[in-house]
Amino acid sequence: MARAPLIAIEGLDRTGKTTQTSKLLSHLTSSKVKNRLIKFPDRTTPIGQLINKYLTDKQFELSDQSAHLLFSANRWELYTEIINSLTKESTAVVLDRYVYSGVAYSAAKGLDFQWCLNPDVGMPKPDVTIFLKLKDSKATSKREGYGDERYEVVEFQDKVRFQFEKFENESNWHDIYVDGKGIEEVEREIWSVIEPYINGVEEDLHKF
Ligand code: DGP
Ligand code: NA
Ligand code: NA
Repeated sequence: MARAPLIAIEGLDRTGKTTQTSKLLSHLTSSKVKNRLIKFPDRTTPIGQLINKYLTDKQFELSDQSAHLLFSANRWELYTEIINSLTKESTAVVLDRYVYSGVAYSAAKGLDFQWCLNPDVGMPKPDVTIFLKLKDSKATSKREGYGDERYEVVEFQDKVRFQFEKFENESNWHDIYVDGKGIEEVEREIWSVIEPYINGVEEDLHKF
């Protein structure tokens, strides 16, 4: 039986993920596809509140490993909701960041890549992942508010990008360059990738 698709939008900080995610939700709604957004980290849960403090308060220290496990735990908090949406509720789930961010940001600090993936093993794998990509990571640092949060440092973002690129050979992965493009052009490119999935996917859920 067909189920609804799991769609992830990934990218470095301030590449327009949140804008493009909301555009994508509108396209799904106009196409009469039931849909919901889940944004990671979900800062509203108890674990999410701790993550928010970690991201916004540079005096609040956690070891890299424990921060990593909190981000993963935050995804597991939503596990049942994601599965139920896709299956029982036939609702497409759009993820604004997911496991790929989880691995890339922590591996960029020097933690072992496979160690970083391990706590998310068992989470559902997206049917399709859009990676909003920059040719020049300095371009985004000019955006308003850049640098407000812990990871918004150009040198660190370059390391994160290097880790994200390790996923580029995944079969569900689609790079979309955003440099020099308008919001609408990127929006159209995303929709052309997503549209083939909107009427549901036949397969069982894949897991990490
Ligand atoms: P956002 O709310 O999308 O701007 O994400 C907040 C910041 O947290 C951003 O710099 C990316 C980072 N981030 C998101 N997910 C994870 C994760 O699972 N692990 C780590 N270490 N960082 C993450
Ligand atoms: Na951010
Ligand atoms: Na964002």
